[in-house]
Amino acid sequence: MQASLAIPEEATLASGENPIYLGYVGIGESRKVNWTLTFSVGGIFILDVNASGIRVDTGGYVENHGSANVTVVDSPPDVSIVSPENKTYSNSNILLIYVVNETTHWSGYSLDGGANITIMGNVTLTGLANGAHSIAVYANDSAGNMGASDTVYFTVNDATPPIITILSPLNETYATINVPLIFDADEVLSWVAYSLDHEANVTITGNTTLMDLDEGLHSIQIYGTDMSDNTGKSDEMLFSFVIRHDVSVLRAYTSKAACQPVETAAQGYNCRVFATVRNLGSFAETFNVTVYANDTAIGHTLTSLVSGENVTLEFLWDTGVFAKGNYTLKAYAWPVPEETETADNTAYSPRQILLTIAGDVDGDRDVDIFDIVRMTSSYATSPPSPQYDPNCDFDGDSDVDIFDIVIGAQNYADSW
Ligand SMILES: [Ca+2]
Ligand SMILES: [Ca+2]
Ligand SMILES: [Ca+2]
Ligand SMILES: [Ca+2]
Repeated sequence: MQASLAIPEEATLASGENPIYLGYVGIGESRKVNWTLTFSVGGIFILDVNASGIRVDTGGYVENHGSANVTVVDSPPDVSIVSPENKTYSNSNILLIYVVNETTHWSGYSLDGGANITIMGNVTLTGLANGAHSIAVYANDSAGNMGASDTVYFTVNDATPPIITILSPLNETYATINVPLIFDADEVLSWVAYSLDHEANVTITGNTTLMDLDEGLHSIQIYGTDMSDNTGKSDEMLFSFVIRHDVSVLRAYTSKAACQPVETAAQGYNCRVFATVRNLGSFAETFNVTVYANDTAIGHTLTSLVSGENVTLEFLWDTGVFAKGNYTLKAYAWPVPEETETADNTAYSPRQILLTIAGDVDGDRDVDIFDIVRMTSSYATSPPSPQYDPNCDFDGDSDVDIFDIVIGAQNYADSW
């Protein structure tokens, strides 16, 4: 006798033996056959079993079948919390680590019975007050079934001072009349202060600026108290302040900066180029900035900045007289009188840009169907739309519109 099973689309046979050959079955004898079915969704399924074989006495073919409805329940996710554990923690920052037995559509936690806070995975719980706490994690599967972990009870008795890190100033020489004081702490602080050159603490509410510094070497240290009255301090940072003239270029880039696989510009049209410049010196300065494509100047402007100020300048590169090929953009801030630090007056674009025929979006030197597909999916977009593809903005006016499509499509099937 042989038997076969009709398998629903959403189910898979785990035993892998389908059909199963039973061999000789005597008259009046019954046999039980087991399959293991795994369902990926819930619902009501019809299972149909066919048996067929040859009668030994007559040699005739016989066949029979039976069916049954099976209701499959899609159970909610099984959620369990690994951390925190049921114990006392000496730090107010506690890792929430949990595991779920299936793919989840949503997960969140409830701390001390409060409203659910959505999370994408394990997180650090910060700023927990001293005392008793409870936490539970919830997760939904794609069918909307919500599973809940057991509630974990734990206690915080924070005896750990905060870890404070100074991010600015660094161990460097500064010339700007205002030096940013920027710090980071690993937990919520109830009080913060800084001590400049070992003088009395100055209470602050957050990041601030240091002003009216004397020329020479300085030290800075930050003190902070957490919500449980533990006070910590940063390492002492040494830095110098000098009075001087100093301008710089921080960055040079094009409007295509994020494009893959390469930045492309359409020959014969404008491409937007940017330069971020900064006055690192102690005086207000007015200075010239020139942008080059390889070694050819493509734009020039005069800008004025006070001490510590920066600005991003925009240039239009008219590519009409440039040959097709790769270009590196360079921005140069012409030194101001008495400026000695000139190494930082030049910045280069991080990638080259390919000047190619209009319509070659992907920079493989042709206009083919792949370029047209990219134009189509970016059509009628402008920043900040994620569909806006700057490589498709052939005329460089910050949109992909019908003019761009016409410019690109007229070169269809061209290459170089
Ligand atoms: Ca602490
Ligand atoms: Ca400089
Ligand atoms: Ca192409
Ligand atoms: Ca455009």
